[in-house]
Amino acid sequence: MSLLDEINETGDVKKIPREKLPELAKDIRKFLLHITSINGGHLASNLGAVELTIALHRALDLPKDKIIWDVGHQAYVHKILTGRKEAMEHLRQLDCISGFPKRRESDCDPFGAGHSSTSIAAAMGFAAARDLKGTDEKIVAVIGDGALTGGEALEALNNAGKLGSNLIIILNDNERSIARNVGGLASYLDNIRTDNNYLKLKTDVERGLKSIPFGAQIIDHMKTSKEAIKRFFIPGMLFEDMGITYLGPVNGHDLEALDKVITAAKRVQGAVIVHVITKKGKGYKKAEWHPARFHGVSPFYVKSGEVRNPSSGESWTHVFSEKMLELAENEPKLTAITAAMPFGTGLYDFKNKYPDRFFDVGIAEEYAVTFAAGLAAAGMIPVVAIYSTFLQRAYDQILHDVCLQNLHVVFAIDRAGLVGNDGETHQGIYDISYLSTIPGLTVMSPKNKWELKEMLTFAVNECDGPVAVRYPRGNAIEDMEEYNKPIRLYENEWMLKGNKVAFISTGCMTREALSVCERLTEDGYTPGLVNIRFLDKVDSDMLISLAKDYDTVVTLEENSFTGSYTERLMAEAAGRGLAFDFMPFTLPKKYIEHGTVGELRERYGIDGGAVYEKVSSYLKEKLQEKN
Ligand SMILES: Cc1ncc(C[n+]2csc(CCOP(=O)(O)OP(=O)(O)O)c2C)c(N)n1
Repeated sequence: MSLLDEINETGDVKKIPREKLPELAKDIRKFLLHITSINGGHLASNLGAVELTIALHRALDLPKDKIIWDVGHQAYVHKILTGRKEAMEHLRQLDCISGFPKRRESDCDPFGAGHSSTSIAAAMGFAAARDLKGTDEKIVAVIGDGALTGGEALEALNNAGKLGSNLIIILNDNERSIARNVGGLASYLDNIRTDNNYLKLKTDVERGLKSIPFGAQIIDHMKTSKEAIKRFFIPGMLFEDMGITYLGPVNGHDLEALDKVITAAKRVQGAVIVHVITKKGKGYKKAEWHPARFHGVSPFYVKSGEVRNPSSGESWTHVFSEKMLELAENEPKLTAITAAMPFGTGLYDFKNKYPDRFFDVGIAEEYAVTFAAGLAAAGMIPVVAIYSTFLQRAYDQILHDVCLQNLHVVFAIDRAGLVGNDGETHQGIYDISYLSTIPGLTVMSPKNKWELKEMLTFAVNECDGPVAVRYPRGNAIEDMEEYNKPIRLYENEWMLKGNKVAFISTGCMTREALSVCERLTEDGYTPGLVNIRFLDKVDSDMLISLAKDYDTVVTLEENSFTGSYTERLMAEAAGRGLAFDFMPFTLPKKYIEHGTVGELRERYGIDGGAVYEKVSSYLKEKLQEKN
């Protein structure tokens, strides 16, 4: 019998006797290991937030009170405590519970997330609305020290002091983003956290003063008078100076301390920040020792920590990683920038080999891009490696700071296309749309590993303006080598010449397209196939060739239809009066849910099998009509 059996509905955690809470925390950790080891997901952050979540749930009245999780990857315990324990067995699976907070999933999830640094701003919106409505719910934002490095969080803090509204900000400080946290704010928190001497001295002075007549009054006076002395007594003066009360630091695994500090925070008028110190991966030694490795996990064996189905192939990220080392060796101006993802983007080896040319800027995509623009304007060649979904943040910086000034910045866009189980907040299915609108930006996508390397070389060595290379998650495609031809600006690759039906594909969809073409060839057709290497311009020569020999054009693209290459191709053809029968296979203009990439391709009909079925029956019908 586990204590977790008693947790079935929101509020059940309040019924557990206080002395049994450590045991409940233990059971929850065991359950977290169980569900993530089966389904994959975010493990280390959740293990670190167990006591904090229990304490919040006991101190608050949900769903009336609101907890707004930043990023939302650490909200598993919150889900377990709000009636979703059973559902967590199928975490992140198609049509099952999401790995992030979702408004549609529970009335205890007041605000969805997936991208970082939004919680304080959203919570302030809730607080302002509450005040306007005259209600009295508590509003709590929970933000990590990593997410606090994001500009949006800092913009929100800048407004929090002046809002004059009651708002609790829990700063869950585990010293880490995914990798170790970076920057001045991280050092500031580090000082508060680690300055034992300071804390001891402060305690000693207070104790000493209390033991003398009028000592307590002296302490009070000191705390409210001279700024310098006040600073001595109150860590977190940075926040205090911004008009936000600071409480802490407290041990985030000590339920009693948490209870006390949250009770105190509830009484504070205005905005209050509660600085909670936690250990990422707490309770599972492997995750404590390797918090980055266990930040986001694929299904794994709890005992060994090993991945259940290790992939045998080389990932696109690894291909990029190796190529960067090679390019850097020959190009001293090459620099690399990541926004808090040195491992995920594959820049870790670059960091080790070229520490002076490597910049981890924290969760600060906008800054990363403008910083790159500055580097480029000053003669360096920056490569900004950011996932497709997170680069959405920096649209204006790409347009205004980089492209408008025609600066040679290379964007290495990982996780382009469907990403799978992280779901709608993380799909990289909009970048062709948002990048293609920007004048002067060259956008490329490789069909295979060889092409990714060539495109990176081309982007770094041959281009002199802004250029993006987008590539997907997962294993790099190794085959189709026989089709490789050198990269030339705005030349797309005719892989097959034929007649009647032509396939136009981009990036990793080229392999799907080729497999469909092979099946159609077996059926007696002679399909053409063009691999679109350059996505930002519709290729006029290609259109002329298509018009000469083909009447049906099938496009395959793992991007939302709106703004896709397909859409622009169709418009361009219509504009020229070319009447092709178009068969577009793209994703709908819709937020695409979580599931494996294979499941999602199948659901939206863009996998090779579905494309073949549709195209072959269309061609058969067309033939019959003619006869
Ligand atoms: C805009 C954006 N960039 C990058 C990420 C990827 N990401 C997810 S969690 C995370 C680290 C967050 O660190 P922290 O807030 O300290 O939470 P912890 O995991 O340490 O609890 C990062 C970089 C993201 N979700 N959103």
